[in-house]
Amino acid sequence: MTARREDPRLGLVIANFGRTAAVEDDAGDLYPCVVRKKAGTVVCGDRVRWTRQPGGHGTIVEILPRRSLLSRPGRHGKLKPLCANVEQLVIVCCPSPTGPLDTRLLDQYLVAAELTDTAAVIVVNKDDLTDNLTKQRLRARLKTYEAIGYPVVFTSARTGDGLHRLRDRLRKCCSVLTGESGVGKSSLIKRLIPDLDIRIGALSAASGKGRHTTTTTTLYHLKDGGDIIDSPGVREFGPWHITAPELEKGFREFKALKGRCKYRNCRHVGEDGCAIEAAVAEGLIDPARLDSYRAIMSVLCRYSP
Ligand SMILES: Nc1nc2c(ncn2[C@@H]2O[C@H](COP(=O)(O)OP(=O)(O)O)[C@@H](O)[C@H]2O)c(=O)[nH]1
Ligand SMILES: [Mg+2]
Ligand SMILES: [Zn+2]
Repeated sequence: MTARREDPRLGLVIANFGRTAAVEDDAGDLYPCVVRKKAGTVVCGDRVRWTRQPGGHGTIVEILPRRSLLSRPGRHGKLKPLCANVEQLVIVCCPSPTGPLDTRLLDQYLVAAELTDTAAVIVVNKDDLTDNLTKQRLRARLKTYEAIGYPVVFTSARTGDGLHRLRDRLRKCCSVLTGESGVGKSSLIKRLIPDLDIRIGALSAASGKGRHTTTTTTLYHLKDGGDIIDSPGVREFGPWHITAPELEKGFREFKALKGRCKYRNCRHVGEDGCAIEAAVAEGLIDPARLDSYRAIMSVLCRYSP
């Protein structure tokens, strides 16, 4: 049988369900597709070539080169790919009632973003719950991040406050939301995609399984432009498969001091003549950022002496 002239065509993987994937064509229609074994492992966000079979389903024959691939640690220390071609990591956090913001976790996500060449935006959600004094403290705490070029957006998924600023940040590219459980990621997604239920219904038909669940990594188009990938696994996205020398690349404000330490192989963990430590003493680098760096370093060293 000869292939139709328009085959193979280009498509975007909206969700994948193991052996099958929902592929969107240029017209925005969804097709359940099986993945040809030779094509490799397909993930949400992949751009693919696929051929349409009689009956409305298709076969993915090739994955186009990826701009980026986000993974999380899987079983036996192997990385599990989560989503492809993400350009921006939206790190959602919220002030805890018991203490200040957990910037350690924030820094961890930022390192992971830097090392995968992904831009990052910090979203502080549940702004409706914070009193004025807490707001002031939070804003002061986050100045560090704005100063090194990470945008900070305050939102409330409950009242809708700040959502237009978030939409502005999402407009231009493909983003993925990450952050601890309970910070409000799902609530923000519901706000951003008002017809979420309808979209999930359409995906169920294209999954070939009759049901689509929120545990499947899924890409959504936003009304005002841009795409958002909702992926529960992204929570575990972190800098766990890097080497100690790579870690400092994850702290962008350390870059200017490269080569300034007394020892060429300085790891900035208390060595003599450390330029990073000197910069902290001079107030040029936030001490909490160096603390985060050291905390991640100690975890990495446990894995790779
Ligand atoms: N007050 C307030 N509660 C929120 C806000 N966003 C989410 N929540 C609540 O926080 C809880 C966790 O939200 P969810 O979206 O499931 O968080 P996720 O685990 O990050 O997806 C739910 O009870 C939400 O109703 C917010 O902006 N303000
Ligand atoms: Mg959720
Ligand atoms: Zn040093």
